[in-house]
Amino acid sequence: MTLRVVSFVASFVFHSYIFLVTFCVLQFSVQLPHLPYEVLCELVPGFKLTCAMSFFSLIVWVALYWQIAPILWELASLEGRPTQQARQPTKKPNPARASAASYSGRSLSFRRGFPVRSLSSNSTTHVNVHDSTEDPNPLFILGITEAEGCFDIPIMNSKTIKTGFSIVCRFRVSLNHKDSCLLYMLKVYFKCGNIGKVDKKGCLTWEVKDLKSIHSKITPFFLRNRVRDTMYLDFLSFVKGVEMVANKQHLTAEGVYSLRAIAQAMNTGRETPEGYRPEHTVPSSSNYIPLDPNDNSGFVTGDGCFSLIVKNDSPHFGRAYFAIDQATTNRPLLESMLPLLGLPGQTLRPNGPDNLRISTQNRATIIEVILPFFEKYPLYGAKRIALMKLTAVLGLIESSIPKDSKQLRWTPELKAKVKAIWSD
Ligand SMILES: [Ca+2]
Repeated sequence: MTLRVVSFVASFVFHSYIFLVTFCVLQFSVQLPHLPYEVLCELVPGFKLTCAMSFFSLIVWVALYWQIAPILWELASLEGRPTQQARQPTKKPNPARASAASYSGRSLSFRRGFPVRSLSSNSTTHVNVHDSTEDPNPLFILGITEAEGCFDIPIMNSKTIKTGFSIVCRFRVSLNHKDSCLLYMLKVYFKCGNIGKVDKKGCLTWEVKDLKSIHSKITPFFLRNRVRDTMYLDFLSFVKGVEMVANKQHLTAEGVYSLRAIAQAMNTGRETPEGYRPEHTVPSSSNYIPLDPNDNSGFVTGDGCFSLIVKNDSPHFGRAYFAIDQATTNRPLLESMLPLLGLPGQTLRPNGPDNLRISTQNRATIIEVILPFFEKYPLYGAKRIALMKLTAVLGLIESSIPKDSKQLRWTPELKAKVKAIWSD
């Protein structure tokens, strides 16, 4: 935001300067300085027009700049200039401190090259928030879609279309604005779609609505990489809708009627049969596709949660927590995740009437199972930063336990260190 304001002010000053120079040159060109504007307009041919044009171009430029600049910066960052921070070698030998020191800024936009201490293998690895030099794994993209994506067919009233309705097939992914880098990653990966503005809930949406991109990029991708559970039914309805729109059936009254029926029975309007599982997710089926760990990472990037208790007076200060929350309709997907994450003995816990939860707050499980999993199948964006902070905190806790007692004693200094890492 600061960069945006600074460059905006700089650009404004620059354009005002150009405007003034034009004004002065015109004055000196008739060798009659300090004349009133009305007199200049009469003396200098085209003076009024020149002033109006300069002012208009300034206004247009300011408007465009305010809209386009953030996109250009973020795209430029996606091209991958290593930041000052990434170029600096890590000086501190303590693994927890090294990890903690590697993220000193609050913005997570495209900082790259974090040294992260592996608690499991006792080695330091180099991980990236997002490396634009290589495409993300398609199954990671599948996982994000399963967590935060949506296929739908919005139908709007229209006065210009003969049937009275405008119908589009839309694919979108909504994420917290802190994860805007992931939406740009999707935009760059699919080479289509638009990212809107941050909404009231602080979310940003990348959406694809043009039929050509949907037909040539989106549906083929999800035919190759199939979503699971009830979302698969929504995808099948979506494909049917796309075919109808491609065949121009949406321009006939019968087509509108059929598409409306399809659209209303999708997503929240769907009545899913109890225990529904698509064939490709049933282990005994010949078409079975096992859940991929990268799919799991994509899903956790969207719907996972890493947290830490940092309330000074809490008896559980320093307790780490990992959870995935999901609607009960996605029970099979959560069940497939448990063994993949290395938590085969765990059961799904109800979280309210319509949600289920995978969770663990056991420090040893998080250190020995969860962290190594996401080290192998990396997360991106805000969840990655949270995971790295948790890694640093757990490293600090482990190194603070006296060897003889095995019991951690929380000193005010240690609490302050943990809070500093977590709130960074
Ligand atoms: Ca979700």
